Amino acid sequence: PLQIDISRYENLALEPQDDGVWIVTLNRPEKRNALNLDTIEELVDFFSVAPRAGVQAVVLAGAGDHFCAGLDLIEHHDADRSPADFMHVCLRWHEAFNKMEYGGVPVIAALQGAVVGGGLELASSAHIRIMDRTTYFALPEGQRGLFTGGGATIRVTDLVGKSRMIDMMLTGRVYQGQEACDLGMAQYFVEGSSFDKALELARKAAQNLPLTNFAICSAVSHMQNMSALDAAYAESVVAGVVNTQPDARARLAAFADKSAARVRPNS
Ligand code: 1HE
Repeated sequence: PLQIDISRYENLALEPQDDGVWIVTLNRPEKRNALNLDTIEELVDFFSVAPRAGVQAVVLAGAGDHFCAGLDLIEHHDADRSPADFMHVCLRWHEAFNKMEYGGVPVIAALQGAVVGGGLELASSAHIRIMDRTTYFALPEGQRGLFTGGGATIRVTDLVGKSRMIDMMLTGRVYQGQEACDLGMAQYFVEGSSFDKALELARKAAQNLPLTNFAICSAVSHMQNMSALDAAYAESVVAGVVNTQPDARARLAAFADKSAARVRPNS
């Protein structure tokens, strides 16, 4: 496997755990983890290498009271970018977020406080989102004279639908609490800390076979971009590879000899 040199990262804090789970923390709390170009480059670097470095699952977190304030508006203001410059900025965001969504490593986002603008675009690239009582979601681009550039038109629309996404941008509407979770902003709404729940779920996912997780965390997204006919074909090819992997035999044998846990309703 490839090595990840933790010391090279300045905007992300990387903490490998002993079970293959990596905690990746946006680490500019004094700037509410606003996404400057350097942070985006570190996300590209990490998620490019993670699938080949034995990373089994990622908890994506934000340091401090807020997950992420979106685009670094001060950097953007100071840079006074040309249209082509900003197009290239957005292309780097897409590179990072596509590496997350399509890379094959489960990414579990622990959300607290503001998950806004580009912060929501980042969160929506994760495979599982956990929110808590402090978490709130918004797309303030409209009020700032901006437009989403990090994939919200695709991913936030996928989560909550076109009408709600447009309303959020036009009016700055904020979603929080049970309503936000019910709409699909997150799959889990916890009383305690979103981080603890994210770590618990990442550890659970990390117990699956890596090739199985690779399929879950890349194939489903790719297939969404295909026609139903092509998706069914691709699914059969992926299942052919995954469902015959040698490492699955022991799990199937355990089911056959009745030593494997059965699926039961929650007590
Ligand atoms: C920032 C940013 C930022 C905070 N870029 N520096 N995003 C937004 O429109 C959200 C803008 N931010 C906020 O609404 C608030 O800062 C928060 C709700 C996230 C947090 O509020 P609060 O009261 O805790 O913090 P604060 O006092 O507003 O900010 C603390 C510091 O963080 C301050 O810096 P300081 O040097 O004066 O101490 C802020 O300037 C800094 N900060 N947010 C830069 N976003 C690819 S297109 C994507 C489009 C978008 O993402 S649009 C951005 C939407």
